[in-house]
Amino acid sequence: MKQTLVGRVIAAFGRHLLVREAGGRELRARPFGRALTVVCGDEVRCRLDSRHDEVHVVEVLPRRTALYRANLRGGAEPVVANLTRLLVVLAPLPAPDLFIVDRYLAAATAAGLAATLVVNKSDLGIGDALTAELAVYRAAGYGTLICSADTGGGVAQLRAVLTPGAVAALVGQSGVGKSSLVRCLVPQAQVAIGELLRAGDGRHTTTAARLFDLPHAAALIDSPGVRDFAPAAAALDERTLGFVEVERLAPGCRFSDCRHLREPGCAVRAAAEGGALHARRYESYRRLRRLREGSSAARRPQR
Ligand SMILES: Nc1nc2c(ncn2[C@@H]2O[C@H](COP(=O)(O)OP(=O)(O)O)[C@@H](O)[C@H]2O)c(=O)[nH]1
Ligand SMILES: [Mg+2]
Ligand SMILES: [Zn+2]
Repeated sequence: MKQTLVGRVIAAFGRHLLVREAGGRELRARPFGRALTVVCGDEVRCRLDSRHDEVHVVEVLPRRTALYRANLRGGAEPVVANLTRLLVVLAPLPAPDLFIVDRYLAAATAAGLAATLVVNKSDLGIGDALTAELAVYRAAGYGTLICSADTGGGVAQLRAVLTPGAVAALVGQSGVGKSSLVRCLVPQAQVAIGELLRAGDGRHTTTAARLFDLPHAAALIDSPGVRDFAPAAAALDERTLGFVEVERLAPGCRFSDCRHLREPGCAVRAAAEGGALHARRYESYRRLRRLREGSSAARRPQR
């Protein structure tokens, strides 16, 4: 006798999943078949095999949104699903890699997600250089906020971003304090982590992506820290690569297929040279374009 149920993936560690069904029951599950990719935040249909006492995810319901990264073959791989906002976390320590921040912001544009920059560890001092960079992001139109998981300073502003129904994913380099911010915002998070670990099969599960409930149907997703992140090339708009400043400037370029590198009459390059587009953001754009063109060249079949 086989029974099916629909639930939400609240933790994903490779193919180890924790699915919460509508009634609140949490079940360990695995995707059924190699071809099925299931990530944290997915809504899934599961089959309960009472004879084998296993739960199989047999279907991923259509994703409203998803954050995609490039995998090693240059393809697109979902990271988290059904989110509404990306919280890109950085800190004075470890030293911020703003190219990673820029690539997350490009991926947010590609996925149609709102994005906020969250500077954690304000207790260590933010410094003039990072403060100036934040002003650049604000001028581009991004919300920025400064907080400390250690002192709790600024955490109320972060909570204010998590409006009813919002599903926000914390992303960013390892060690910036994503999990610490979850513990600040979700007091019961500790319990959930303990339960997941107990449910595990002895493997280290702290690298799992996990979803935590907030009041008013909002949720917070903690994702494993990364050393690197590249948005999936196929997901990015060919003309702008998800850079919001380029989106605004590109209509002024002479050619509609301008890549904003050396093309004559390029409004984007002109803005970078004139200072209206921040030089470091333009350099990020150029690096991402080089990466993208490198990876699509690598994907082309050899003859
Ligand atoms: N000084 C300071 N340290 C913090 C703060 N938030 C987190 N940390 C420390 O930074 C380290 C990494 O935190 P963690 O939450 O695991 O980072 P994650 O890898 O982004 O999840 C830990 O040693 C935390 O105690 C903060 O606001 N101030
Ligand atoms: Mg963490
Ligand atoms: Zn151009």
